[in-house]
Amino acid sequence: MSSLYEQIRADFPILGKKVNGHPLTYLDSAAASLKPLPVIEAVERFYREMPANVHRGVHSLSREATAAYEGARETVRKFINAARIEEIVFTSGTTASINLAARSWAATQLRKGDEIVLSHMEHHSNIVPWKMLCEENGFILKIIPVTDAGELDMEAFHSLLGPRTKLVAVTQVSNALGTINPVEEIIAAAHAHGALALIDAAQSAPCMPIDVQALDCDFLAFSGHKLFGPTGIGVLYAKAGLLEDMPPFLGGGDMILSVSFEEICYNKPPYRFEAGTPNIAGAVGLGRAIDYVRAIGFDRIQEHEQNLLRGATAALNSLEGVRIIGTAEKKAAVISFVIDGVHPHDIGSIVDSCGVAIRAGHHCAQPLMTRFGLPATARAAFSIYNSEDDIERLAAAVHKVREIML
Ligand code: C6P
Repeated sequence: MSSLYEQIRADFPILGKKVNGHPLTYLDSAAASLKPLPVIEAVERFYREMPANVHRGVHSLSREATAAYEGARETVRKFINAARIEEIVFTSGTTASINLAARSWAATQLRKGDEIVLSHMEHHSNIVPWKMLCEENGFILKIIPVTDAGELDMEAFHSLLGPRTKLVAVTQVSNALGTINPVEEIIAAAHAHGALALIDAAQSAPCMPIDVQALDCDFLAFSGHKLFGPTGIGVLYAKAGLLEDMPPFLGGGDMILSVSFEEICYNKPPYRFEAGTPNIAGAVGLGRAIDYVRAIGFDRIQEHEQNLLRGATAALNSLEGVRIIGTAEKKAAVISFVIDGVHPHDIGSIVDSCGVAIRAGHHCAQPLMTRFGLPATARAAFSIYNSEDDIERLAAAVHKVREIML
């Protein structure tokens, strides 16, 4: 395990940085992962060698850029085992992907009184777009409750499904609790009721293999920047048949076949949903990030991160006054915690003074915080470049918080 850490650590130049006089201990990978050299170099190479637009020019540079962009799409297709390249829409991130599904599919397919099932642990990106649609169109939200351990109440989930259920949209891994949800069961149950299933894979894509055909999900969304790739690039996977029938969400260049003032003929998917100049460098960087992850392999990634999860859970549990929020049986390496009598922002600031980067806040999951009766938590999220040393530094920094604040 430690050899994996050492090899990988060398790929992340930022880890050489000192923060407040301490070596950087980066435990905020659920917000944004660090970037390895191969990704940084792929983005730089794009701008250095082929900084042209795609799908437009007949000149060589544009053809090279187009090949790199479409090559990245194929890399994404393989990564999630989509059947067809047309099923991969590049977006600016998970948020944009979910909004696209909401505006282009749900807004046009659902009728007043139809129901959308979400869970109580969703990120705002998988709540707000649906809530907006409900307010505009009279759709109804149904919410899967979360248990005290931070797991979905599956009995309650099944009882929420009915003849008006048209969509179930849930996260595969909770960004605030780390819970890994049984999405296979959720997707199958949605289909059994004639509903579609959308999976928010923002947190799962970096830490577990995803096979959209095996899952049989209808939509799946993720972001590049949590997957060791650039910011501003993400993916919406949708089954080809769905995309064929979906109208465009944004209008502009590249999403049309012909335009006149009388009539517009739209392009086929995925281009119909990629209006304007896309984030070409971002897509190229994401493709390289996926190659990087695949070269390490999810077996090794999961073993490493699960060891870190166990070690960090034990270390935090051994500190007096520290309470972990989210104790699901199946968790990714994300640990939310509170210290009684200390605001999470103070925890975040004091550990930062020790060079330890964690996130403190509501994690864009305010309904979940309310469910646990908390305004916020501190969150340590581990990734492939973390080690047992980082757990020790976190524990020492949290100990210091107690010394200063209590
Ligand atoms: N969560 C976190 O610190 P974007 O911002 O579009 O790349 O991803 C949104 C998003 C959607 N779903 C889940 C489960 C997420 O975790 C996130 C992003 C970050 O937890 C930033 S709030």
